[in-house]
Amino acid sequence: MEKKNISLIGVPMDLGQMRRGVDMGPSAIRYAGAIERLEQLGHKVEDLGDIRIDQPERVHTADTNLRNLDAVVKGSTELAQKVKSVKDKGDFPLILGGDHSIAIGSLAGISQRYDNLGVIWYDAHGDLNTGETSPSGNIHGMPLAVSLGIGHPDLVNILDYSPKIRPENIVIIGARSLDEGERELIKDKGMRVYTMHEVDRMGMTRVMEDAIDYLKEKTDGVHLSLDLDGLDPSDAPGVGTPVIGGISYRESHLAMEMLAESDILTSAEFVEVNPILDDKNKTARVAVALMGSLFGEKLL
Ligand code: 6HN
Ligand code: MN
Ligand code: MN
Ligand code: MN
Repeated sequence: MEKKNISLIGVPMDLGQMRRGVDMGPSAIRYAGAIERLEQLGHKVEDLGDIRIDQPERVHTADTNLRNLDAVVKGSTELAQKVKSVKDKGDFPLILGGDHSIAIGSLAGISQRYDNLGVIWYDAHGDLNTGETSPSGNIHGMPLAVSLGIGHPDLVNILDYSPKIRPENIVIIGARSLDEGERELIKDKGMRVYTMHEVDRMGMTRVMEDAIDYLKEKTDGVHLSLDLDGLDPSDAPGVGTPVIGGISYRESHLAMEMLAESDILTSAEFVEVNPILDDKNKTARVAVALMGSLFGEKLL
């Protein structure tokens, strides 16, 4: 893989859900050695520090059931601008979460540079809810819908354009918990989803070959949005919404290696690492190990 100029952006966002601690994700991932790992592989890494995130709102905006809407919009906008400036320089944005609502800002900033951005959504969940379909009101369950232009106008219109991505350019991997409205949206829009059934049945090798071939042909750039809860909780316990029966560490490792070989990625984010719920920073260390594979690490 060619050596990259990687710009690291931390997003200590915990307003897209209700569990404390996920705002410490970026620190935990840095502490687990992310920068050193990438530099050892010969990449140039610039740490741009953290985006400023407001305190939780005590009162929700009156016209919506979306928790902390205004503060999420503000943080997402700031992130989108920062990501866009990294892209304008031609560098590779590597974004550390924070809860998955940050993908709203990441995709807003990245997608402006592409006519046809592809997205790999590695997650136990679809994150395709809207205010109407959400069982929780938590915005971290909505970023993929928002990026499709579906959801609250304040979220959908960040950086004043919408939609950010097309449904046929999305590949979801690892899904095993979908809400009713999310299932309908997937069927309606014809999104490509490799649920755990397909991962079991086809094996990760075929899933990734398929996904990479598909995106390579259709898109002019690919963003990886990796929610650590895509992995099984036995391998990644430090997440706010764990779901048993997930992708193993080994399978994830392989998936990252195959992405590295294909060299199709143009940006990436690692989200939902919550050190308070973790076991001795294991989940952050898993995230860093996966980053190593994603950026070209090999044993021999
Ligand atoms: N995540 N589907 C559930 C909800 O509340 O909308 C869970 C979402 C989890 C979101 O893990 O990024
Ligand atoms: Mn906080
Ligand atoms: Mn997610
Ligand atoms: Mn998830």
